Order: sequence, then structure tokens, then C-alpha cells
Amino acid sequence: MNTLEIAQERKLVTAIPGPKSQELHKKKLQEVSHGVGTMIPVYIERAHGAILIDVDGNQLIDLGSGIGVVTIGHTNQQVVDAVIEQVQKLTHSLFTVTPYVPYIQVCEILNRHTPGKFEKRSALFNSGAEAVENAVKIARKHTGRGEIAVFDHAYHGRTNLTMAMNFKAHPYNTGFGPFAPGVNHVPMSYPFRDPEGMTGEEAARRAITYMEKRVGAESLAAVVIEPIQGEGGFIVPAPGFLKTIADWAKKNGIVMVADEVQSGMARTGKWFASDWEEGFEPDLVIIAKGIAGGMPISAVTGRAEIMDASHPGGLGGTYGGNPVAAAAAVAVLSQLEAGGVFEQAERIEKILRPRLEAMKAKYPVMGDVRGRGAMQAIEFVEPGTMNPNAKAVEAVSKHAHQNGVVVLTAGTYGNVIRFLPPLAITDELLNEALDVIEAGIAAL
Ligand code: PLZ
Repeated sequence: MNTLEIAQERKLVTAIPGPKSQELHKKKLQEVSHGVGTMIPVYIERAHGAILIDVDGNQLIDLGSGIGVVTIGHTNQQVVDAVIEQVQKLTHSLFTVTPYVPYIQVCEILNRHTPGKFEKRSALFNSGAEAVENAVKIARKHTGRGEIAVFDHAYHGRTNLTMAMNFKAHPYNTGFGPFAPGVNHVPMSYPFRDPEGMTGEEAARRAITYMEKRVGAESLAAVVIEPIQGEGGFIVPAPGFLKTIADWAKKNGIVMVADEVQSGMARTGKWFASDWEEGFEPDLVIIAKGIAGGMPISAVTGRAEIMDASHPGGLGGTYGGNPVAAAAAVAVLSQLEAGGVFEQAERIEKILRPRLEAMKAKYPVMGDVRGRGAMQAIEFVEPGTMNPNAKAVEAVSKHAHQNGVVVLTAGTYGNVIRFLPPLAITDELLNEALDVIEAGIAAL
């Protein structure tokens, strides 16, 4: 079956997980390191648009996009064609040995669309964490300083440096230390849990005081922030927070870095979540996930003078900006440039947000609904309190999975359900998936 022929409908032919998935899961536990976990033991064979087909023939609605990766939709026709064409021409030469065109094309498009009109350069890597590592390397080289600041509830990856940058020790860090030094955690703007009425500027002052007193502005190379936090639970900082921090960073010669790995690439209805904050222009932007329809590629894009601070040969890696992944990225990016994709994120928000708000009015277990575009979340509480309710999230997501809806959880307290549907999802599928989730909440 050609994936492009997959009907955009939910269809359950066995219990979830089905017998073949259960068999495979036994084998997985036998052969794969138990350190590599499984959120949903349903084995996927093919996919298109917003539908996943498992090995038992069940068709599931995907509300997670493989954690915000296939934003353009599964097996997007132009991405598939670009990959096939490129794989027949050149799969590898190593860009720093003998270069090739798709790498430059990706950089050119990213330079055009990251926030800020200044002269830019890009460098390509493989994963989000690798790009975060490189952004920090570049900022340190440019400033000649060693310390960096990151925020409470942040997530930046699973390498040694990025583990040090994560807020949540478990499951990401526990037992894997010692961790890289020079990483300072400062308070985030978290409107739902901050003192009532705290403005973005006030929350920024709180973080700045910490950086000035505890670290010292002159010691800081970079401030690294997710403009909307991903794993932390889709925390959208109060308006003014990002700009106030960035203005302070600029005054102190600190490189402002936006980790847009989860929030970027049209997810929020603009190229980057940073674009929503008036006057916020990060010096460097970290890009991965949604950039290439599932092919592994990431980037750091930013001010030319910062990006060029490294001596030639200081940045690189065997596979960074691999030709096939780069060709896929060009196919995604040119669809974004052609228009229509951002409107899909708006369309999704127009369905998702009012429905979630209406549910919140009905179910006191829903404490907060937040997000932007096709990046929305519910934070669950024990009714009538601010106490995080991870049990409710577990029950609702289990209900969704058993009914053929792949939905992801998040949050420092594990009490958030997040929505990251492929932008190709139809109104009907999205509404059907929300019916399933609402039934799960009603059944609590
Ligand atoms: N920065 C903001 O969201 C990846 C993690 C999945 P990599 N988030 C999903 C998991 O459990 O490993 C992420 C992110 C932000 C960096 C990263 C890291 O990106 O491509 O997973 O390395």
C-alpha cells in the first residue's frame, strides 16, 4: 500500500495494543536496552497525514507528531519525493570535506526567516541536543565567557551538557552525572503558578536579579530559553518576559539564545514562537524537529558576527546537514515559504482552543489551558486546588491510547496533556480525537 493512499480515518480492528504489537514488545524488551523506554507499546508500520497504521492494521489519530517533528504531516508528498530524488544522487560526502548544495539552501532559507533583519549565518547538525551544544559553544567562543543561564522547567536534551541544562532530574538525568559545569538555573515566568498578576517584566526582573547576584552578568556567555517550553508543559511566559531578558542580555554582552526545537517551524502559526513577542530578537536560534518531516537534521542560525566567532574547523561533525536530510528540509521549508502552512496552525487553534476552554469550564480537574497555534496544552490539578494531578493525566492519556488517539503528556509534575498534531490533520479527525479525550476526562 502506498502511504499516500492511507484514508484519514480512525479505525480499530483489535484491542490496543493488538496481538502483533504485544508480540513485538516482548521482543523489544529482549533485544533493546531497557533504558530506551516506550510510552505507547503500539508498533507503527506506516503513516500519512495525521494517521498512524500499526502492525495489527489499526489506524490511530496522531496528536503528537512524534513529539512535534512531522509538523508538515506524515509522509508529506514533497518530502517523500525530495528524499527519493536525493538518495539516488548523493547520500554523503561530508560537507566539511567536499560540500554540496542542499546544505547551503537550508542555511539560506533559515537565515531569511529567523527573527531579526541583521546579517546571519547557519550551521547544521543532527539532533536538537547537538544544536544546543553548538549554540553554547559558539556563544562561549564569541564572548570568551564560560557560564550560561537556563530556566526552571526547561528541557534541552540528553547529552552531558544538555542534561545539565534540564530542569527535571528524573527521568532525564538521574544517575548519569557528573554533569557539565557552568550551568545556572534561574526562575521562569509561569503565569499559572506565579503570584497572581505578576507581569512578564516582573518575572524577568526576578530572573535577572538571580543572574546578576548569583552568577554575575560579566561571567555569562549565554542565556538559553525555550520561548514556549516543550517538555516542561507548554509554559508560555507572560508578555514582556522574553524581551526584558533579551534587552538586559544585550546591555551586558550576553548572547540570547532561543531553543525553538519544539516551538519552531510553523508550529505556533508563525515561523518561530519568538516571533509572537514584540521586539524579541534572539541572537541565536536553535532549530530541529519540525524542519525536515522526520529526517534527522538540526541547525543553529544567528548573528553573523557571533556565528563566525569560531575558527574554521571548530564546528562540524560527520553527518551534520546530511544531503538527504537537507533535501527533506528544503522540501519542508519551501512549503512554508509558499504559504498556507501557517494558516493550518491557525485553523487547528480555532478548533482546539475553544473546545479546550469549554471543557475547562465544565471539568474542575482542568486547571489551565494554554499554548499558541497548534501547540496547546491542558494542565491538570486536583479540583479546587493548585496541586498537580498526574494521576488524571495518566488516566486520560491511557483512555485516549486505548481508543486509538496518540496523545502526549508533559510537565515538570507530569500533569500536562499536550497537543502537537500534524498540521495536515483534518477538522473531522481533530474533533473526533477531542471527543475521545473529553470522554476520558468525563470518566475521571
Ligand atoms: N530542546 C526544546 O524539546 C527534544 C525529547 C524526547 P533532540 N524534546 C523531545 C526525549 O524524550 O528524548 C528537545 C526539545 C527542546 C532540545 C531537545 C532535544 O532534541 O533532537 O531530542 O536531541
